[in-house]
Amino acid sequence: MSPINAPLDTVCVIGLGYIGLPTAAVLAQAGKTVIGVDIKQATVDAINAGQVPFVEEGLEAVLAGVVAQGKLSAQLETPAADAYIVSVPTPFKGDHEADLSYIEAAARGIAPQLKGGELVVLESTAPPGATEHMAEVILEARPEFTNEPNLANSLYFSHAPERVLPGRIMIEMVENDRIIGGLTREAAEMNKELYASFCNGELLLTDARTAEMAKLTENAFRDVNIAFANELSIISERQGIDVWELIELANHHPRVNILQPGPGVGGHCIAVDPWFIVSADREFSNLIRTAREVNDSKPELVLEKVLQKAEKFKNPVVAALGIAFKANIDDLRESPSKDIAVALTDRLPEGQVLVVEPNIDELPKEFAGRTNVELAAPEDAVNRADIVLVMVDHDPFKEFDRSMLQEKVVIDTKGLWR
Ligand code: SAJ
Repeated sequence: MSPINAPLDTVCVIGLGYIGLPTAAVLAQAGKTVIGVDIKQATVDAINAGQVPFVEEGLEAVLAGVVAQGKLSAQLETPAADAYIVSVPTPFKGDHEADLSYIEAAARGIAPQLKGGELVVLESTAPPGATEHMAEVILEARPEFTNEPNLANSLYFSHAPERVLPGRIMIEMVENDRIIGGLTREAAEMNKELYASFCNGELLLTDARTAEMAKLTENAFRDVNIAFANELSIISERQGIDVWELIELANHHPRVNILQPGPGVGGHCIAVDPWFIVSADREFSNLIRTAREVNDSKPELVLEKVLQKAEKFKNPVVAALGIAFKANIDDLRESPSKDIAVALTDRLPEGQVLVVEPNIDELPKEFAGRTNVELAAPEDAVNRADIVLVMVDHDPFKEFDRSMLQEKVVIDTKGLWR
């Protein structure tokens, strides 16, 4: 039997975060025996108790079911398996370069378990060449194996970048089309067979470098388009033009579809991934780099505008509406609106910042030790505020009684109340 026809019954998912855990859960739901691996004991314990250590709609029900059936378990050590899925972080190091050390550590954990014929899939977003690098780490540790297909000592390496939207992960994990890039065609085919067990979308095969670049391209495309909207918002303000009306009008053109400006771009993907393209080719990635710079400049401009408006108040009170990185989620990591609220507490020592964030119960650690900030209810905050700063378009804010805004200075970075 050729390895490509070998059943991939046991799957090990390394890294049980926002992507790895839902992937492990849907694979287990599809009938695979899944062993999840994570370096955090608390994560392992939570999963073995059927609990999700973060908020994601629909995940806990599936997880509890597959754990109870014995189809999914979690542990600290990498076990032997037919297939491995590496889903670990790729943070920055140096000048916006990708730090591949978590991928390397996962590869070193897999290497001793290999017997030949296994598939190793990289899911983590990474720059071109990362899948090759992961394979090199494994083949260096186990030189008796080869990347050449169809031999007794073959290993199969592939890249299947995730493209699910936080908040819709359980739907998009199953429905989205997937790009699958193998170091060999056989590896891509094997990866396709595994993912076909849970994914109803199209499974599009290519080589690993193209798959790596495709993932970065999708997020860079969105970043460049958001930068266009943000740049328009900066120019429009200087020209005395309402940018929201401008975009709405321009979008009536059948071939124009401008995105929405805001206080900056947050999250762990769109504000990060385009830099991996820039670091791969610094000479020719001018548009992509400039888009990143435009989006990164937005929080400071918002901050300056608030400070300028605050000058006329002795003890300015600012209601900061929303500190999540986007609407209707509780995720505060890499959030420009949170950074703006923290900076306001520093820059307005005589003032007060009333944070309104309906999706959290306590302020995050960045506000620790600051006495001029509190988490407040929307009406209370707006009542007490001199300046009302809208930074996230959470649904509850849309219903707000606008008669309360008379006499207030309103800075609406999301065009929520126009
Ligand atoms: N944003 C704007 N204006 C817009 C749209 C978004 O300012 O018109 C801001 C948001 O407020 C937020 C940031 O951009 O701060 C990113 O939000 P998002 O909803 O565009 O994307 P993410 O980061 O939640 O998820 C993205 C998705 N990628 C694309 O849409 C191309 C998702 O499909 C990816 O799987 C995810 O990145 C990822 O993990 O890479």
